[in-house]
Amino acid sequence: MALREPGLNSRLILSQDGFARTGPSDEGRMTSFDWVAIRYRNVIAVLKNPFYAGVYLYGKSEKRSSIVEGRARRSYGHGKPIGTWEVMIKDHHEGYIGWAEYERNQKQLALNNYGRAGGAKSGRGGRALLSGMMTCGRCGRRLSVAYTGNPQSRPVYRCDKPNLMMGLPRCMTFGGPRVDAAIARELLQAVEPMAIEAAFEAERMHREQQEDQQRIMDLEMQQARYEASLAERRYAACDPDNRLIAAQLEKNWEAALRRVRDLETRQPAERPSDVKVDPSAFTNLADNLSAAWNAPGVTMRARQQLLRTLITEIVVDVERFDLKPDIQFGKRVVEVVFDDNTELWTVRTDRGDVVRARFVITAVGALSTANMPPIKGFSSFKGKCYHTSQWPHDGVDFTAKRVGVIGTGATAVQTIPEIAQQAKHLTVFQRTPTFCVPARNGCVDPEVTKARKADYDGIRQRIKDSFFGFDLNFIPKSVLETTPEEREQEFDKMWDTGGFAFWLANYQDMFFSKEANDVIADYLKRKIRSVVNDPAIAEKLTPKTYPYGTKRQPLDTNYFETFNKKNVVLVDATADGPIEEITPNGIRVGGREYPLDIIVIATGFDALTGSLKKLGIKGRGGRALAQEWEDGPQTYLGLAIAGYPNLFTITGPQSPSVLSNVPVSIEQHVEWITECIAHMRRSKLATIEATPQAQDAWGAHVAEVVNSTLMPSANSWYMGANIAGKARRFLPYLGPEGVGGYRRKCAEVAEKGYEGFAFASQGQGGTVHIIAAE
Ligand code: NA7
Repeated sequence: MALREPGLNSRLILSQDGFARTGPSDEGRMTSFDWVAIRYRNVIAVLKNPFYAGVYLYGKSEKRSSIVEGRARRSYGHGKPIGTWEVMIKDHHEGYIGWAEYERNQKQLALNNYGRAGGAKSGRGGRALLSGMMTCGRCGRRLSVAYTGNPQSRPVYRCDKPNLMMGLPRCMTFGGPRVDAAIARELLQAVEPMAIEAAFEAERMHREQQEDQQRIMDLEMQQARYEASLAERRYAACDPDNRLIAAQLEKNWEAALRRVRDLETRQPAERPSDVKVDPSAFTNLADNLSAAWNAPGVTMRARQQLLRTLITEIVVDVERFDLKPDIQFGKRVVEVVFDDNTELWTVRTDRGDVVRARFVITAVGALSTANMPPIKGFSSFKGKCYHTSQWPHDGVDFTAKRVGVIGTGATAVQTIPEIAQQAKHLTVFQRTPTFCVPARNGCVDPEVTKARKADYDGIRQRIKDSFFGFDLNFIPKSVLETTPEEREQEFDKMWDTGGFAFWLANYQDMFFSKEANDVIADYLKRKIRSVVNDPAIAEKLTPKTYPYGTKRQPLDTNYFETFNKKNVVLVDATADGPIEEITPNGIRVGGREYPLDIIVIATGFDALTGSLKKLGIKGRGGRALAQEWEDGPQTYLGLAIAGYPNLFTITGPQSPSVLSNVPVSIEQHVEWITECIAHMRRSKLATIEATPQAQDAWGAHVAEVVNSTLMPSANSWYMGANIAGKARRFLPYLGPEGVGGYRRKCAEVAEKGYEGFAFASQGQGGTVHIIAAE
């Protein structure tokens, strides 16, 4: 993206200082003009019109003479080559642009204008911010815009050339909204430092224009008063007996007075010099550029115009990150098998593709295999069923519907208040009540944004070294050492802030001491009772069977308040009985059927191991991972598995994964794996494999650390307890020094020559990936 040099535009705008609309204010006598504020279309008119531009030319065509049948014959209108045209104003006024610049403008305007040379406007007018501004980095053609979706409103940018001319795939096609937003962000950032200056310049120009206008009006007024007094004197000097002349002079005098009056009424109430400019308003404008850009009244057209004023062109280069050829979409991996002879993995998909690779890196997500509760009768239900993890992209309309939600975990807590607002009736089927802390979603205080932006590097470093991957730290104190007033104040502070602070930045013994945990849990239980009107319902909603924080913290917006609504009913597994069956018309609990039109299944995931087991991974000697992990996952660092060479698991079980800010952990794994593979290439190593000893030691360490906490006492998905038949094992890693300590441990392993791993040097398979389709 190249910002246009300020020269062209500023000069054009300044040269418009004295631009007068040719509609005269004096009925065609052309002695005075209405002065108008400069507008975008004025600029465009100047750019497009050689007369205004000062290069108006004549002699574009010529007459020719020829002899026809012995007589001279003249013919007219023969076009002459451009270079031979006569320029009318040879010595340009300094405000005018030259011929070369005029031509450049024409070219740029044509290019900018909706992406077609020649300037044809796109049929739809266009909601694409960058239409006509981007060229393909590969073939140089201007990208076109297509609109997709229903209604057709989502812009897609694409390069059509190879497609149109050779029947080849397009150079590139990519969705518009994200690119538009990214460019707008860059643009605002780029102009931010100039915003105050630009605003002052605009104000100065406006003031000068006003002063000019005032000067003209003062002159007009002087002239009118002079003419009025002249007319008066002429009338006074006239012989009253000469009635005809006297009547005419009187008329003239009246007309002159009328003109004075008219001019007096046209005088602005305030003189330009009276208008005060508050510099802080301009500073504010610079700070709020993005707010101005996003203001509701700003049309896409206005944004496009601003962008085109500031940016010459954007060349799109997708080559660098063009991953498309390397990604196969819409395919499910069904088998990943290691071949001991070739030391290569063979990956098969449900479409019959076969890919061979030296390394396999799983990035299947820790929470991606939906947990369908084993409740009988789902298939008999006549209404609609939706699992929260497979939500329809265009939403679900709950209006006038009777809705049932199964589950009260983190997802349900956010879903329930939303559904309750729309549905006719909502029944919540709760198996275990939950502790909630307010999410406090909303606009971020601009001061906070500013401070964060100024501290990006600091924040990144702190979260890397932190306990949970957030910029949060425990209070280095036991809650039991505090006075009730002191801790209540701390709790209030965290509660008011919302988010994960209450969970991850509470007193340091919260996860270790049941007594300490009870004190903290008590605060949250009191909150439930203070919000829920009916004490019996509050009682059902209050967790009693597990310590606070040992299940994932749900963040809510009006979750408990929702149970005060008349259209919401809570069915609790302990008080009312567990779900017995899904019937054709609803859900039966304790022998009673709750009639429903829609069932929302918010029962979570087969966490951490579910998706890995489904890949059909077979390691050395055909050993199957799903079987080996029946009693729980066994890994080294949550990154690799003994017996499965060259297989890496991003955010795999026994790594901090879901017990951290997951992107931070993903990044750490990706960096570690990348460096490990680079090391193997450099050292010509064919395989890396965790040793069984290192794996056992890591498993023992993971268990030892977590057993010193309260985490195992909850029936949580961290423990695999939400899935019937799943081994009860703590699945992520809760290290004594958090994600920072884990990062250091991984780095140390690498520094010590990949301690705990065994390498084999180059085998028969070579070191190059083999990707083949059978
Ligand atoms: P969760 O947190 O696993 O919650 C699932 C809920 O569904 C929870 O209340 C479960 O009760 C309930 N559940 C699960 N199985 C059943 C059956 N068979 N019958 C009745 N109720 C059942 O999943 P979420 O989707 O809310 O959150 C998952 C994570 O995604 C979340 O923690 C974030 O990290 C993102 P239970 O508590 O097990 O008694």
